[in-house]
Amino acid sequence: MLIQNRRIWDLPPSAITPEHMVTNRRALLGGLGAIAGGLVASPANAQWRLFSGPAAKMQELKPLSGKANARYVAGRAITPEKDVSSYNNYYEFGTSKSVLDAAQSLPTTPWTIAIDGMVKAPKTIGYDDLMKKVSLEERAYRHRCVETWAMTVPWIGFPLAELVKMAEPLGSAQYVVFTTLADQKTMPGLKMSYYPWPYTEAVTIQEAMNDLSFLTVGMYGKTLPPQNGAPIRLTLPWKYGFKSAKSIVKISFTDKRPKTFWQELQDSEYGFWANVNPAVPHPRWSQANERLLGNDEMVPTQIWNGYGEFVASMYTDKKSERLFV
Ligand SMILES: Nc1nc2c(c(=O)[nH]1)N[C@H]1C(S)=C(S)[C@@H](COP(=O)(O)O)O[C@H]1N2
Ligand SMILES: [Mo]
Repeated sequence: MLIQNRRIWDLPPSAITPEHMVTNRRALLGGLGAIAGGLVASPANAQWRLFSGPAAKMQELKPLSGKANARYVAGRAITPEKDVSSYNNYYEFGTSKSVLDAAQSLPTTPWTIAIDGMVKAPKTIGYDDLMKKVSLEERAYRHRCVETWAMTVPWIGFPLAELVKMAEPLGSAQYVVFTTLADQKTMPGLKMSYYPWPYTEAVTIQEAMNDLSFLTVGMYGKTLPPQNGAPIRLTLPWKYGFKSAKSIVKISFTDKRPKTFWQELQDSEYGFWANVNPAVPHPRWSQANERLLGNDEMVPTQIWNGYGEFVASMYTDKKSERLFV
């Protein structure tokens, strides 16, 4: 098993990031547990297969455009598309950054999003119907992963607030919970059974209604590639990247703060609020600087990832909360 794990350590140093290391330590523990229990397919095996399989046929992306939104200025060069689409976190397809091939099996059509919980009436919205109801925008946002890498992406999508309005939540609802696809047939990462699948994330209703909260369906003038969370994902640029859930299949409304995927794994390291803050280190590394995908340049991390003017006022009455990871 150690030899199989070494396949992961063989990745270039740039691909081995702290979040990856903690989960590999877990993979190791999980693998040992599996062997002790007499199971043959350890999580380490599952990961090894991802690296040794034949090159996958790439899913075809369709041209997509949106009206450029000049309100949000990226203030940095757009990251080359090839870096954004080949260096990913999508644990359902494995814990390495190289899930590009594996993710091509993601079944994206037909796609529906279930709306449930504290709403006027539960319903299901089809992706194609949804696209007829919204007007798409293009927004160049900075993205900051909790592992310290960062990128700037021309996303195409629409404000999350539009979907919240369609869902007609009850006045008593306080949180919006996003559940993402967990498809045993196509997602080898789900075999890592110590992860609390499905991947879920959540924000407050107030955060969901903030204009910066974006539901993304495309990037670089095309529909979203599977590895980036096709066909629809969240983009919350002032929070660490793990809040931006990919391939959303359900949106639920509740009055109880849910425990999300990363909180269940390690609440002390990946808290509910997860707002980007250079002054609050992750328990195991500094958040003061970030590495830009594409050229590996190191730049200082900005509070709220530079989006404070749009979001900081939402938190003035929440000082007692652990607002930053
Ligand atoms: N379903 C799901 N969503 C997810 C993740 C994941 O593993 N599964 N990883 C998160 C993390 S940690 C980051 S940084 C971003 C990465 O998005 P990207 O691959 O498009 O850069 O997706 C987030 N959304
Ligand atoms: Mo991340």
